[in-house]
Amino acid sequence: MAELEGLEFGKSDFVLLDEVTMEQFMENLKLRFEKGRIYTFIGEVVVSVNPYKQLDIYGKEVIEDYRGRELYENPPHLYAVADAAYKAMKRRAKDTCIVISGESGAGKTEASKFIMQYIAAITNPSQRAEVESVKNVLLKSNCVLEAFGNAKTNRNDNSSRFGKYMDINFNFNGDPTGGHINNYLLEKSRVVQQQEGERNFHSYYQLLRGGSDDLLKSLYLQRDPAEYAYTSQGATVTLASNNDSLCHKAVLAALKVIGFTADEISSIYKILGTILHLGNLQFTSDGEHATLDGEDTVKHISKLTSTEAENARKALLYRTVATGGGEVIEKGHNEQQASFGKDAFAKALYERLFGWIVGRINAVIEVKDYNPALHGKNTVIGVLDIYGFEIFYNNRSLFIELILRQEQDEYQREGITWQHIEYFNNQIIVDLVEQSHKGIISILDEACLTVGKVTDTVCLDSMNKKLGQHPHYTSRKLLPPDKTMEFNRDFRIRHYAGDVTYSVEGFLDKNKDPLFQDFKRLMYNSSDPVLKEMWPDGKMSITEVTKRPLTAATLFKNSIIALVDKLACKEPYYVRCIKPNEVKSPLLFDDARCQHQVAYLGLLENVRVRRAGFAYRQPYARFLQRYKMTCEYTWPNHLMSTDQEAVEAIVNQHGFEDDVAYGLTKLFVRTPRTLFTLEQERAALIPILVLFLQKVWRGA
Ligand code: AOV
Ligand code: MG
Repeated sequence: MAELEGLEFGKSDFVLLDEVTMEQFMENLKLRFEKGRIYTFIGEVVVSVNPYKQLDIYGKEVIEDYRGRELYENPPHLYAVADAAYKAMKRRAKDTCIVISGESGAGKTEASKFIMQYIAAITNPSQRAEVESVKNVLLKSNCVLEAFGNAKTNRNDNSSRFGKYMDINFNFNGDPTGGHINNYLLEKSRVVQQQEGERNFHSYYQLLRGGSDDLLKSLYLQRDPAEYAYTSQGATVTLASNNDSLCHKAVLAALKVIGFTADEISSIYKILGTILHLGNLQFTSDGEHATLDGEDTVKHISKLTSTEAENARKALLYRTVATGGGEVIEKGHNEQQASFGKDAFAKALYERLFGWIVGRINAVIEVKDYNPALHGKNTVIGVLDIYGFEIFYNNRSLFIELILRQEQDEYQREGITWQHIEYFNNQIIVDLVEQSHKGIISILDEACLTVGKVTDTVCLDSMNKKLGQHPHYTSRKLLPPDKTMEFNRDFRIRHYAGDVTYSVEGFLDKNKDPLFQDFKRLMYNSSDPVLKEMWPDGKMSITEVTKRPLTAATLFKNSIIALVDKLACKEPYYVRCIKPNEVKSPLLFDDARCQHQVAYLGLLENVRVRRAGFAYRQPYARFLQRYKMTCEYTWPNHLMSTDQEAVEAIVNQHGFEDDVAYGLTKLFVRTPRTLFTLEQERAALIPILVLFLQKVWRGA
């Protein structure tokens, strides 16, 4: 078993702080980071600080140390949470989930991978082939999802540009039988536009730098990303941490392992190629209408999409519209519309490709032929890598709420009196954003329905009018509070954690789906079955589609509601990630930046909630087994009628009466100090016992 840490590494649980103040919290966090202890508990929550260097704490031996152990028996680690979630699932047949949050670059995705590796390592001891293959696909899917969903940003060289929630299903043995991935809000604008210093999604650079000569030739592509508008606006660099060419091979191998066919893989690359060619299309104008420069590019596009060149050309230059009288006419684009349309097409191609890949992986790992009568209850561990989740929800309030609910449930089950804790109710903000007719999303939706006339400014005016009285809403137009907001553009929501300023600039465009039906029809009529499958809505005629689809904000809101429902019925475990500095340095702990995150993540409240109640619980039998050696009445065996009485004897002998409560099946311990004392005594006794036993064996 791993050694418990000495005090020189600070307190391994924030619950142990002498006082719950920001100063003490930060002091402990910093000390531990500087000593290379990146993980610290708050009860069952793990706080993690990105080390920005490889640490030797994820090996096989470490996994063995954590396997099947209780939380405080080892130093804080992701593995401890993963094991707790796994144990709860296995022992109590509970669905659990691990929620990982923190800002960009804080280490969420890395944490989610370590957790999955841990679960893979501790399951299927008998190496059954079908379980191994499920595990393999689950692990390999990360590599594919990162290639298509991650990109270099200025904050993180491998930033996830989509939200990921992955369910892993287990049979009654506790072995993985399958899984399901939900993806949220892929940042599709990156496909056509990147900021200075940022790249498009990794997949493009991997293809260009790692694809074989034959492959590139078949896609009519040059090797250099600088040749393409869509891959060269920000940065084209190869990343030190992410060798594009090697990654291409790894992704290709992963696709094959997962079960993508050669034709499917070829279609994926054709779509990437199509997008790169689209980006290089130039339109000019004959005065009124757009015309195309570079017929060759159009030919390449039509080849790669298996469509007629003439149809592709038409979709790029015209749109079909239904007139008021029910007549269908073709209308030529002007230069701006054509260019706008092609970008929308490129974004949609990529978004659908990504969605299709996720769906294809899901089809492989979906649990098939599971018969609960035969195989026992099928349980789930969900892992949420939370990008995007924080856009609409200030999820920290949700986090505190869920933790409180979980505590309350457990206390009630065990018959322990619950002491009510006041906490902030986030409902008022959720309403501000979501309420029908007068929430921000509704106002946006409404504005989008009146296309043409509504500008961002008009939209802001409408929000000001409807929300001006709301205590958590303001904008500079209503009340100039300071110079950090712009007059025509910005509004501010007063979240619990602090004020957040949002800009309406581009809000409307982002919220609309401006993809012309002509592109959808073009794709639906492709003779490439994969492409056709991605565009079922291309079947509709223009008169059918005039009814407006749901806007992006509404769709996102709906998917988040579904996600919250999914999480709410599971027992949650949390990893809270902190980014120590802005420069990816393993040495620098930027106090102000870290303190901001601690406040934003609500970690102090978390410590308070935990301290207000009982920080640790343990089934009586388990407690007894572990600590019976520390009490004369229980060692080696006790003569009491129940385990609970024996546990009482241990508690009384140590004088811990005031620190515990007795539940129906579990002992509740208020402060971890009690457990640490018992652990230390136990550790001191073990060598003596070993000596004693050796003597007994030798017959001395
Ligand atoms: P994120 O998922 O939280 O950001 P990542 O998990 O991608 O952040 O971490 C960013 C980088 O920090 C990684 O690429 C590693 O270089 C480093 N890193 C993080 N955790 C560890 C660790 N435990 N050990 C070593 N290095 C680590 V974002 O997806 O941008 O929100 O959107
Ligand atoms: Mg990430």
